[in-house]
Amino acid sequence: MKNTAILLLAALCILISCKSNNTPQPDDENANPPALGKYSIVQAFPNMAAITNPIELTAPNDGTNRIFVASVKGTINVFANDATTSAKNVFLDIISKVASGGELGLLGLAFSPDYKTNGYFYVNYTRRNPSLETVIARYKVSAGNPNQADPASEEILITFAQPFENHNGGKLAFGNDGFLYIATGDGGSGGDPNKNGQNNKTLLGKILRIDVSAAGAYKIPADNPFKGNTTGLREEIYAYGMRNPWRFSFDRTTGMLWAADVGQDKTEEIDIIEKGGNYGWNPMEGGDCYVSGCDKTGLTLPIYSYSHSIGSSITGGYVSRDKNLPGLNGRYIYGDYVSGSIWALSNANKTAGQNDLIGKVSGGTLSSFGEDSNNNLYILNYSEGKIYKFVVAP
Ligand SMILES: [Ca+2]
Ligand SMILES: [Ca+2]
Repeated sequence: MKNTAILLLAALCILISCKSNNTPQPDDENANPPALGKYSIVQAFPNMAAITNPIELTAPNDGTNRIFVASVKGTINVFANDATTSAKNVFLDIISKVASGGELGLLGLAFSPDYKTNGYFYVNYTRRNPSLETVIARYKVSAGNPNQADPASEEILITFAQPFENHNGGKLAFGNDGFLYIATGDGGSGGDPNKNGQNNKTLLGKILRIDVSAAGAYKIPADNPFKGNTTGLREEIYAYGMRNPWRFSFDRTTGMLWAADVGQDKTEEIDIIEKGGNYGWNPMEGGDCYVSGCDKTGLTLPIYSYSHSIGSSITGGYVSRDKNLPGLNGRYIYGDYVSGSIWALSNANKTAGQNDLIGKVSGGTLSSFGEDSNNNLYILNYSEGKIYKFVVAP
């Protein structure tokens, strides 16, 4: 039975080309990749009721060992990080502010690195005001209850118009540099009709970076690429040429920014985002011209990509630092929303190594991965509303 399963997995791997042609480099800390089938996916909190349409799981570094899960309609739940827990509280409810449905909604949540002292957290959501726009806002925990945010504490930091309902990006997270990074989509429709990805006078189609270390309005970090320009380029921009980077993350060990950019017709891609980089959309989709005869000069190609024969909407994850999964340490764990497949990509010196299929969420709707304050890794199933994790298979 066990051998049959291994053979089936091996056959599947050949079928979907889940291993790249590259071999791990000698200095790759993951030169001994995990064997396929080594990991099982189990419910992380089996006693807890479903959380409707979760899109983000994260935790502040405040020493309390709690988990926060944001739902697309506009709620954030909080609960103890205990596998036996059944209780959860609504930390924040902004359903009345949020426009949701399709790709709209509350799309991202990030806690301040100084949350323990300042109580600040940040959200990314869409609203109708009355026309559709993205809102980046700061909230604060209530004075008297650590499991309750103050709903009246909202300070809106940035808004920008969304010309179409799709491609709103959504992720926001603090880098190891203490700055807040924000993913925006190209604004939507298909094929980036307004060429937002390459237009640095708009915040659409970008990775943004702002300094929110002081209360009040945000500041532009001194070394942002367009800081101080006089030609109307947006100073918030950190990198550009993105289509819909729904999820990105920082490797807490190396500080590297990993983004997964959802593709158009053919290719899903993984990018290592660097300051001032142009990631190619829309002249390029993945490693190919999207606009025929495109000039690739100066464009940064993906570290890895896969075709729509394998999956059709990438969900970016994390470089695993999960101490319960030592075989995955340093590997970029990511998946596909539609197929539910999850892979572990090894890498060294910004070059992809081996890519192994390590699991599959039944039925897909793999909306996000998450990390708790101990860097343990989680998987969110959007339609089930359940939270999963990997365990080393017996
Ligand atoms: Ca949009
Ligand atoms: Ca690209």
